[in-house]
This record gives sequence, C-alpha cells and structure tokens, in this order.
Amino acid sequence: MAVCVNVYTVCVAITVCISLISGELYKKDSYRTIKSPWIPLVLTTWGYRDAVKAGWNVIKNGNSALDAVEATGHSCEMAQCRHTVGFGGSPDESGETTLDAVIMDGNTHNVGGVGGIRRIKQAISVARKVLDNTDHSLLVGDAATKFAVQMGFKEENLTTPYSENLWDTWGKNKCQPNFRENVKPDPRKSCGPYHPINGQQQQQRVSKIMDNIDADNHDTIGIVAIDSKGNIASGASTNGLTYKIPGRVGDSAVAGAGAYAENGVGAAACTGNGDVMMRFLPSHTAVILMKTGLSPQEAAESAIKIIKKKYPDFMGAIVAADAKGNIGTYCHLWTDFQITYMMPGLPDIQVKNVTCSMN
Ligand code: SD4
Repeated sequence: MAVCVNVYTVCVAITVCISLISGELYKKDSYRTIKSPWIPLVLTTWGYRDAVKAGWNVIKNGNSALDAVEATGHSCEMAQCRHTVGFGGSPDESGETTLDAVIMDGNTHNVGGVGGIRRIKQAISVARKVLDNTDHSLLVGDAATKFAVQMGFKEENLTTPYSENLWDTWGKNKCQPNFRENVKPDPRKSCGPYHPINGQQQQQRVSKIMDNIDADNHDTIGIVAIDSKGNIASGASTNGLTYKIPGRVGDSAVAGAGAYAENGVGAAACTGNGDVMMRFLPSHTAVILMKTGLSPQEAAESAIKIIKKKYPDFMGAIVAADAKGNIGTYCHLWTDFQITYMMPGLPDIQVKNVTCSMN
C-alpha cells in the first residue's frame, strides 16, 4: 500500500512537471484517468466565501458535485447574498421577488431549472427536484411553486422590508430604471400601464439595459463543482434584475446560459445581463471551446468576447473549469468582479479580484 501511494505521488509529480514544461497542463488527459491535485473543486462568481465553504464542506467529504452545487447555491439563497440571490431582493415592477435557478449534472447531461418561481425560498433545491424527480428541464412561475409544494417545500412570502423599500423608492422615482421599450407613456419618464407604440419600432438601446445593472443587482451566484470521482456539475441562483417586468425569466434558469457542465470536459457559469447572455449561451460556448482544446481561461475569454462584439455595452462575467480543476475567468465592464474557489492544498477559501475588460 505504501509503495502504491508513493508511486502515485511520483506519477503526479512527473505529470505536473512535464505538463508545465510543455505548457500544456493536462490538455490531453481524459477525466477517467484524472488524479488532479486541483479536485475536488468549488468555484463561484463573486465573493461568496460562506457559500463556497458550504459547498466545500459537502464535496471534501466525498459527496457529489451536484450536492455541492446545491449546497453552495442554497447557502447564498438563505444568506440573501447581496440581496441579489434568494428572497427579499430585486423586486419586479409589481414589487414581488421571484427566483431563477438551474442545476446541471455533467455526468448524465440532466438539467433542472426553475424560472420566476414565486413564494418559495429554496430555488436551487427545487431545480434539483426538477432534475431528480421529473423528465423535464425547466418549470416556471406559479406552476413551479405548485410543484415545489408537492415536493415538500414551504410556500411563503418573499417580500421583506428591504425589497419593499426598493420598490417604494422606484415608484417615487417614476419607475426608473425601467426595462420597457417602444411603449407609451414614455417608460423613461413615467410609470405604466403601458401600451405598444404602433408603427415605427426603435432599436432597443443596449446601453439603457446596462444602466439598469448597478452594484445592487449584479451578483448572481454561478457555481462550478468537480467531485473527487471527477464528476462535474454546475448551477446558478438569482432573484434576477431589479424592477424586471413580471414574468421575465433570465439566463440563470437556463442550461447553457447561466450554467453548463460536461464530464470529461469541464463546466462554466455566468453572471451579468441575462437578457443578453441567454441570446448567446456563454456557459455552453465555453465548455464546447474547452472540448476543442482551449484552456478554461481561453474559453472564458472567447465566450464573453463573442457577446461584447455584438453588444459592446454588455456587462457580464463567466467562470470556467476544465475536468482537472484548472480554472479561468473573464469579465466585461465591471470594476469590482470577484471569483471565489476552494481546492485541495489551499489553506482556506480564496476570494480573488478580477480585472475586467473595459472596451
Ligand atoms: C439575470 N444573470 O437574471 C442574472 C442577473 C445577474 O449579476 O447575473 N446579475 O439576468
């Protein structure tokens, strides 16, 4: 036994040395042969130390990547991370907080998601039930709530004094910022009810959408986890954009947009303007690019650059990891983006500032 351990240790050391010298760290390995010093891994968008700790406590004891993703998202939901995840934040136009979440199993390619779920606090856990207990991939709105109650979740009001105050202020501020376009009265100056302007349609102003994403509504948790068996999972949880139009579902409910995972390749997860990101599926793009041989860093960069080429004012970020636990990240137009991660050999959870591209 002792000999085996030694042989294994030596093998790892040699692999790392050769890889570093050749500059192709683990590029050619398949996950089945992985004995990476970087897994298990938990990686998230933003500075969510406690959430990563919750996921790490699950995964370090040999539990699955899916369980770690759920635990990480759940921790943020209960902590109301920066009021952008979970209950009591980002009220919609009618003052209600609704939640989006997704979870993806890179082993089975199974997905569970909830979009605009109402009156249930544990969005990512309901998404997990969609994954585990249905043949579907996404449930939305009141029907998702009904499903959650059937699965044993408690129905409760998601409004808090904080979200109520945000909504009051918005009303007093003539409903600004506002996501409506091509309607009367002018949504830049007045509250609704709104009616469509017939005839000429204006081009939607992307910069206007960006104006609506500020320090208080841009911290969705995107999660990537790899367990010690090499299984990969990803997920996301958010209360979406503040003052969204009721019924709006964002990228964080949709596989490929908010999160994506494929065993043997890697996973990615996003944060930012979901209305734009779900038009490009950046998490899917990043994983496919890793499959073609790009590093997580190169794949993350490319996935966001594709979006910013079409929408230069787009604000968003991605985290990515390959099957070995090598990580990458890229962000656009934020001055305060952070990532958080934990892997073997680190003394504690790491929160790192990331410099974003500004043009
Ligand atoms: C959404 N992507 O609902 C989320 C919001 C977000 O950082 O990530 N903010 O569009």
